[in-house]
Parts: sequence; C-alpha cells; structure tokens
Amino acid sequence: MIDLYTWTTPNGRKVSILLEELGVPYEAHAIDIGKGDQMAPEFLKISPNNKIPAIVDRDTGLSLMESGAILWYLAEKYGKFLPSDPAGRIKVMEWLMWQMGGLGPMAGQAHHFLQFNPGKAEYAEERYGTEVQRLYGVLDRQLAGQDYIVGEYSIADMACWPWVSRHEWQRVDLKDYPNVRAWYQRLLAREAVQKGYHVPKHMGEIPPG
Ligand SMILES: N[C@@H](CCC(=O)N[C@@H](CS)C(=O)NCC(=O)O)C(=O)O
Repeated sequence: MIDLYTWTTPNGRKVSILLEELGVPYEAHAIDIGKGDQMAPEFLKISPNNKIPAIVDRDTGLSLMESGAILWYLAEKYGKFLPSDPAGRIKVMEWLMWQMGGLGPMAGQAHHFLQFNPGKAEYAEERYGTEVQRLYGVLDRQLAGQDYIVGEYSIADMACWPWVSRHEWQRVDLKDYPNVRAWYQRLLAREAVQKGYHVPKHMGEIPPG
C-alpha cells in the first residue's frame, strides 16, 4: 500500500497517473500548497524539501520525495512502464531527466510570468515563453514516427503529460506541435490518465488539446 501526498499540480499528477496505471492500492492525502500544508512539521519528515509529491511505502516504511525518483521507484517495484533492457531503461531515464530538469522547471516559470503575473516582467516572459516553445519542439521531434516518447508507453510519458496538459498557461497552441498533440490526446484517452489527473480532487475538465 502506498500513501501519496499530493496536490492538483503537474508534479503531483505524474504519480497519481502512474498509480492508476499500475492499479495498485494507494491512499491519496491532500496537501493544499495554497494554504501552506507543505510547511507542516509532520510533512517535512516525509518530504524534506517541503514540496509535493511524496510517498510512503507502507510495505517497507520507505518515504520518498521528488516526482522523478518516485516514478522510477514505483515502476521498478511493480515491474511496469520501464523497458526490461538496459538501453531502453536509460532512454527512459534520459527523458525523465529532460522533464525534471527542463520541461517542468521552464514551464513552471512560464506559469508564473505568463499566467499569473503577465505584463510585469517582459524579460522573464520572453525567456520562459521562448524556452517552453523550444522544448515543445524538442518533444515534437522525439515523437515523430512513434506513439510514445521512448517508443513504448513508459514513466517518461507520464512525467511529461501533466505539464503539457497546462499548455494554455504556457501560451502554447498544440496545433503548432502535431506530434505532441496526437500523443497528448492518445494519453488523454486512457482511463487511468483521466482518473490520475483528478487526484486528490476534481478541478475541472481536462484540456482536450
Ligand atoms: N522537483 C520536484 C518539484 C516539486 C514541486 O515543485 N512541487 C510543487 C507543486 S508542483 C510544490 O510543492 N510547491 C509548493 C511550494 O513551493 O511551496 C518534483 O518533481 O517533485
């Protein structure tokens, strides 16, 4: 049994989507980061960086922060959504790192400057807006001729998809990235992705792309 500490954000949704895909028992605990729940001393014991998502594996007592590490741990524990061959696994790691170090942080900054504080910092809007468009171009090229980021459906897709679901906040029109759009809709059609998106609570319809 997995305890998932999460909120309605892309990093949180990555893990709930994987747990839904795995079909394993888990309990979601809402950490309302708008209200400051992430700063509570008891949460700090589980997530030393004061951020969601975090998990506790009741089977082993292990607690883990950082969504990329959590995805990798769960995929290994349950033996799914990671290729079995070393070359395939490292390609998943490569794209997971790309999401954790690139798409996530850059899109996150774009949300702040383009969505929440427009008109206040021209340089930042230009920098993060342009970089996010470049990253969508990278993903579009990677998806050319294949249905999933490393060929087969993996945690790399589950890591990137929730960030792409916020394309409107990033002022990205998915029609400009047809391979990304087709991939986005391919994942959106999955029941587990839809269920995982609405954890820990329903926040409105999922953008159709
Ligand atoms: N690199 C971390 C980033 C986690 C993160 O930034 N979480 C955000 C929500 S998406 C958060 O908890 N923010 C609360 C805060 O910054 O106080 C991961 O991928 O898990």
